[in-house]
Amino acid sequence: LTPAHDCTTCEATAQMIDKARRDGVELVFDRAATMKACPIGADSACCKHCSMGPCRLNAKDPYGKVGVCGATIDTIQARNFARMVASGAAAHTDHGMSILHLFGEVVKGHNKDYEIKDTQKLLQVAQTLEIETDGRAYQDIGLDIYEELMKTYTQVEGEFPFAKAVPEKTLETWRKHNIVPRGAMREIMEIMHRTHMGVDQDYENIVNQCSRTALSDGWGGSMVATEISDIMFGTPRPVMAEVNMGVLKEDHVNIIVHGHEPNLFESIMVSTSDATMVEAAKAAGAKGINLVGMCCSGAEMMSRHGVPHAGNFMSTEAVLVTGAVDAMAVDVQCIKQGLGKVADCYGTELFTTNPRCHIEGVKHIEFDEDDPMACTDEVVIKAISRFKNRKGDIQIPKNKNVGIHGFSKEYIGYMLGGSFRESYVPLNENIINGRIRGVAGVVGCTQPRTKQDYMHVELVKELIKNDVLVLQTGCSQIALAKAGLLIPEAAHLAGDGLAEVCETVGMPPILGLGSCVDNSRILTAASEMVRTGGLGHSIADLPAAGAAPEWMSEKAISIGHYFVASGVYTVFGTTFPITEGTKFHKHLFEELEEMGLGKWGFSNDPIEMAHMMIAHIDKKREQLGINK
Ligand code: NFS
Ligand code: SF4
Repeated sequence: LTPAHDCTTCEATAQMIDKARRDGVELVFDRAATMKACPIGADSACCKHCSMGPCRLNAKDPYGKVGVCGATIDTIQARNFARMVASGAAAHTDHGMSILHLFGEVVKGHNKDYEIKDTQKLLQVAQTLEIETDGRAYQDIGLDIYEELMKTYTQVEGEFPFAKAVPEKTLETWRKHNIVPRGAMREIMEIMHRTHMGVDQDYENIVNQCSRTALSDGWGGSMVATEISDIMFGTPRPVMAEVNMGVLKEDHVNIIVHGHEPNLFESIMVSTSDATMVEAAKAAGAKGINLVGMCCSGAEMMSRHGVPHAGNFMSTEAVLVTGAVDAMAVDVQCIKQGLGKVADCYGTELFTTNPRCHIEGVKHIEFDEDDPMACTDEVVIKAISRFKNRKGDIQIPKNKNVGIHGFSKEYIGYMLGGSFRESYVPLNENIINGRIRGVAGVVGCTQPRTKQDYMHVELVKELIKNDVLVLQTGCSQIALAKAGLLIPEAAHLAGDGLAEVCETVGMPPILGLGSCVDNSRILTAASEMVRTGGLGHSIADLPAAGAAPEWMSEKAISIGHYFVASGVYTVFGTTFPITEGTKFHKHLFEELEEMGLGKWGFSNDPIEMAHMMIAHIDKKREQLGINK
């Protein structure tokens, strides 16, 4: 077995790995060690799209062989990649569609449990979509927004609604290559068709449809999820929040919500603060109820409300090993099936809540938006009775860090531009004068094939040291929060220029924007930078880059590709599903940039990764004539 401290840099998780091993409980880290990755699959050199195969090509001699149907290595890799994009995009767009559906019920007056909370955001979204706002009731504006944004999913011809949010020149490039999304459902359907046996067998043409589909995620499904969640639950503003397993409290009923959709979490917040529930918890001998998040909905609730966060994707099983988690409620995405067994071992009540995500052997309490408390109250009641009957030893790691979260495209504008009117002028000026060298998005998962959090933390430290302002989301943001770096004082690790800006404004050099769907905030911030002027005319002109150093999910591939298609150089680490030296590789890693889009990059070393991104930023500065 790999020593715990080689599995992770997270001290709390390492402690729990050791405890699990003592307790005879297997976690994801140990399963990864016994499950060697298939080398052919890792290079994406196999195809099982029909029963004449599965066909395996040789990554060492990629053009030495073709599949039974004659498919080349480039076709096979492009099709595999396309299906990852389709699945990742489907996850984000289905999430966005659920939130939009709920919004529709609210503005139609059918659902009274949720409301329009942020009217300013409502007006702003209406404006982007060119919906009339003058003298109209919020409800009516909301109804128009709902109907317009539904096209993000259902439209079959024409340009999708948020094309209106895209900088002119970026949109022109998309039009030129015919990759402006129509509607997400159509794009995903078309990818599945085109990657069927015997359809699209030209990797460049397949990658075009990848771009179109990924864009329908980033500027479509994900953006809808973020914007509508902001309208219903409030646009985040900076808030202090505690992160890591030390947020669990031995003398409280501990409830963890882990997943991706904010509606479940918003409701359980109401349930856990209900006076009768708190009384019941006290009657059971607890001091109170402690609600904690994990993964992306956790990151979202932390950003909006300062709800404590227990850790990222690699820690979801490990946290149960504390024995202190009385209930865990999950909804969709990144929910390991392995949670079931670990929860059983430690007596945690584990519940699935979403009709899309059941787990064999795990109790399902369906969350119904029309009666949200029915589900969340039951979870709380089950947690209280588990608290009363806690057995076995409880061991909570003491690790806990306080940081600032909850930045948004809007808040970045207020923070730098003054509190009355959002303005990106000061940000652009500081980039032009060189105090800030450029902007990087560092996002994505953690995973067991690399030391948890290590690459995120080292990469981000190297970037800020070189005056690159870092924007974060998802599990990556949690990694840096656990490292204690989401604080203004982290400016002392930044280069002189960036440190000066941070100290003047009182902001951290690393800004946490929330969950993975909130990567759309990076797109809207980038668009604002382009519109503000002085930094070129398209997103591809910006001195910016992106990274997901420990990615694992298909969603990450969709995100990576929508950043690339939007014009951003995007570097992944740990592994990349591709055979090097192929035409497909060259297309993703070089030719897309020549088409006016961004491009992919790969590195397994965080310092090298940082310098690849910095070199790109410098190249863009050079082209803009601001590299002095
Ligand atoms: Ni993003 Fe969030 Fe985390 Fe990766 Fe999973 S929780 S949507 S996919 S693992 S960052
Ligand atoms: Fe093999 Fe072609 Fe069938 Fe794929 S589609 S399994 S390459 S025969």
